[in-house]
Amino acid sequence: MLIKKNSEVPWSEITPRWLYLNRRKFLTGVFGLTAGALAGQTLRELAWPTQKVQAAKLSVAAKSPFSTTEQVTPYDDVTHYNNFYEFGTGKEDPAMNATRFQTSPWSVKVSGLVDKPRTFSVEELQKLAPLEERIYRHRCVEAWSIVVPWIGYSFSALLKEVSPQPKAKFVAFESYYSPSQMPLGSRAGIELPYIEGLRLDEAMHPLTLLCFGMFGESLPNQDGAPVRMVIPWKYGFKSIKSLVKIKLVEKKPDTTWNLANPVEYGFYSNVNPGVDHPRWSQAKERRLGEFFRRNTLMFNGYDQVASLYTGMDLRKNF
Ligand SMILES: Nc1nc2c(c(=O)[nH]1)N[C@H]1C(S)=C(S)[C@@H](COP(=O)(O)O)O[C@H]1N2
Ligand SMILES: [Mo]
Repeated sequence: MLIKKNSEVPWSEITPRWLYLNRRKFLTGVFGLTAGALAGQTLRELAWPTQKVQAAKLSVAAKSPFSTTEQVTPYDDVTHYNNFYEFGTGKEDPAMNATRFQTSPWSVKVSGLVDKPRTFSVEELQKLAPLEERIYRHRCVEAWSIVVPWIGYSFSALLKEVSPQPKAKFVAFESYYSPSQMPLGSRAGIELPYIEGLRLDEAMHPLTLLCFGMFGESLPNQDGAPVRMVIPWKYGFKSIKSLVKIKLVEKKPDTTWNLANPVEYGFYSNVNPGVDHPRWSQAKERRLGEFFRRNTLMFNGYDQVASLYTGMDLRKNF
């Protein structure tokens, strides 16, 4: 995400992926040759000392028919090229700065226009429905993309548990925020806590995932531990991390990036190659680790959501 108005291109283009990857290979090589043997650590651990902190195995009941068969992006890329502004605005910042993030105990409060408001511990939440592995394409508004084997279940299972009232039309989400745990948050350039929202029918769509893990394990801190949303047909910033509050409401809720820059970031933010960002094209994307850019697909290829938007002008409702 970008805030500076004078910048003309997204971050992914400022630092091309191949440069970024080469720099990492270089780091791995240098550290590996010099200090590697000393500590008896692997090359990887030296280059990326933060990886695989606190990961716990998550057993998955089923593979999902929603999964893409496209090649999964390497774990190291998914966990070291992140947007999580609470832990810094650089792509490598969250992996470095979220290592000591306290994610236990953790609870999620569900309130608002529901018959059965409730605060769930994350352990309770995890048991509400069988966990599935869902391999989704994930497309950032900055025109890079990844393919991730998420673990979770359809968010609709949680909604059913709390019984939304007929007046409920939207779902508002809020991330955890603690200035002491997230000192860089004050310099993020966005208002925190991070907030997001969906229309109720979007939230009810089976593709909308309440997510607890990836790559067979609990979520790494930098990817939104211990629980986040994943909405695969929308730009990545809709997929709010480290969720603590869910509220069913009647009116369209405020959302962080729309508040920060309403001209550039709308409420819907459906992936749409035909509607450019004011400062760059959305027609193509760079899949992390790939050299050539690929075409971006309408709804990120999730055509099954198209009926949610019939009759809507997606240029106005960007
Ligand atoms: N709380 C919070 N959630 C967030 C963000 C953030 O800065 N804070 N960044 C968003 C953006 S812009 C993207 S692209 C995705 C990135 O998810 P990933 O790092 O797991 O790939 O998280 C989204 N969720
Ligand atoms: Mo993003």
